Amino acid sequence: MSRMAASEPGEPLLVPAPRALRRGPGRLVLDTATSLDAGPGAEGVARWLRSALGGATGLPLLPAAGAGGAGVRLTVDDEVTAALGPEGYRLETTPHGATLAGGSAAGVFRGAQTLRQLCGPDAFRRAPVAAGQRWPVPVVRIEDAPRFRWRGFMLDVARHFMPKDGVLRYLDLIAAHKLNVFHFHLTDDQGWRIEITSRPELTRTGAWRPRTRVGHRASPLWDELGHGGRYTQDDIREIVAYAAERHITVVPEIGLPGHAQAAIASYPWLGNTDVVDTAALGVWTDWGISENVLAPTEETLRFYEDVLTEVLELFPGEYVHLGGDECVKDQWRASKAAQARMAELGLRDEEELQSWFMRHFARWLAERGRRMIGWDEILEGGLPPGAAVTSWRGRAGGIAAAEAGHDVVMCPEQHVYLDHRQAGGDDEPMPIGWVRTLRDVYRFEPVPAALAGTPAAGRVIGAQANLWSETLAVPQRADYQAFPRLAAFAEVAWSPLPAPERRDFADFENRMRRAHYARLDALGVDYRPPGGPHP
Ligand code: TNX
Repeated sequence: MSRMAASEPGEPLLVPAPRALRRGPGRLVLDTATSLDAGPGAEGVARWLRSALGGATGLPLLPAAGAGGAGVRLTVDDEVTAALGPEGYRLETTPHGATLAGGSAAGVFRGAQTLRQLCGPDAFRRAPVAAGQRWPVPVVRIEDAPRFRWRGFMLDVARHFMPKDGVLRYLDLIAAHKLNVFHFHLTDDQGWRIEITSRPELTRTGAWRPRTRVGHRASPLWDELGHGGRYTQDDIREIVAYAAERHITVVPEIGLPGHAQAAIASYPWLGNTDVVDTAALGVWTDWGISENVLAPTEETLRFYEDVLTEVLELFPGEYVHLGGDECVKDQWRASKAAQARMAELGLRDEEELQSWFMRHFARWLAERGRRMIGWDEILEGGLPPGAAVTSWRGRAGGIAAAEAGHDVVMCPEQHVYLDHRQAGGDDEPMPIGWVRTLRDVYRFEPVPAALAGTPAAGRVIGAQANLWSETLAVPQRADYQAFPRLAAFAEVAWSPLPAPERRDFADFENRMRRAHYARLDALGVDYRPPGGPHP
């Protein structure tokens, strides 16, 4: 993790590893005379690069006019699109300059992240730390493209709120790892985080929970002042725009019909009022799965249509995540009103009722040109047509959905649940769940052998790592859980790795130790140090 000498370019120890890399003799030196130019379509990436690299290096990186030094040139190139797809890129550095051609602006952006890694760890700072104005870069020829088109990171801001600046920072961190989907878990039993102007109680009431003792298995936490927070619609617009500049799509999650206690606490008539006193509920202060579930009324449907109408205005992406997981059905069984409603709708059991909710909103979204995605429980009672699945209880749900012709994002808790502890031992500060080591994440294979070679394999559109926040009461906890494992996940989702048993974990660790931890240091990431919490 030592600082690179100012005059020697580092080895190109890239994370995630590129598809192909050739090292050449010599080096390129970026200095005050270095120009930066962009062809049509690449101007936005040039702005980003000028600000990211300019901040770290203090170099002006202006367009070429009159500049005599080496030049960096960014272009969007149809030939690259044809050969490597929209997110692919070719990056060539010579002693005279760098050319970066992407299959689209997104490809140029992914390549710009590679160029930044080639500049050494201090290129990840926000202001220069050294007086040196010369930034050596190795001479390389790189051809690169992602393995999957959905490379996701899910952040749960419902259990513990993450203030807006922290979210923007996470967008930078995932962009640095070439991820392109930010799954924003905005609602749950313990909090509703997105302002909905037509339903103001959702954040007036639903965004706050009282001071209470909350516990999770062996790890009791005390929220001393109560807990809460919400994003205004302008905050959301800012987050979505910031993500778009980084070629990241934000997928909002509005969970239903379970995991909805914060909504029911805000508007008690959303709940099963004949079996629970929903007016006395409050936002949930415990972890686990609340029994409180939405009542299957027309009013509930209209309410969520109103919510989703505002959500669609804020999030332009194709997918909207509607949860669907861990829906406890006891209240529906006990409620006369729910049973009468089931009879009226001709539904045989509560699973069909859950599916009725999901189908309604899948159709509603489809009519508006969007697609529903949900957790693999939406398979129960029948998958809505066109719906995509995030498969979290292992890969079985994902396999079944892919075989039925649905798009699937694999995020099995056995490999990529970043809230789970990353080692055994008493001093690991996050005792939730099971041990998922860095190596476990590196050995995650999104396409199960059962699908390999079948057309259904193509239905696995990608992979995602999920960071649930029951134990993440302070932002440093999020960093500790997410890193370094998110770097291993990024390589799984981006790089063309062989089958898990043939993956070269030692090579990955080598790149981490010799380069990537230093980049994370420069970014101010409070990762779990190699070797444990007390290195
Ligand atoms: C399961 S994954 C959940 C979350 C919890 C998580 C804790 C999923 C769809 N549901 O509600 O936060 O486990 O690891």
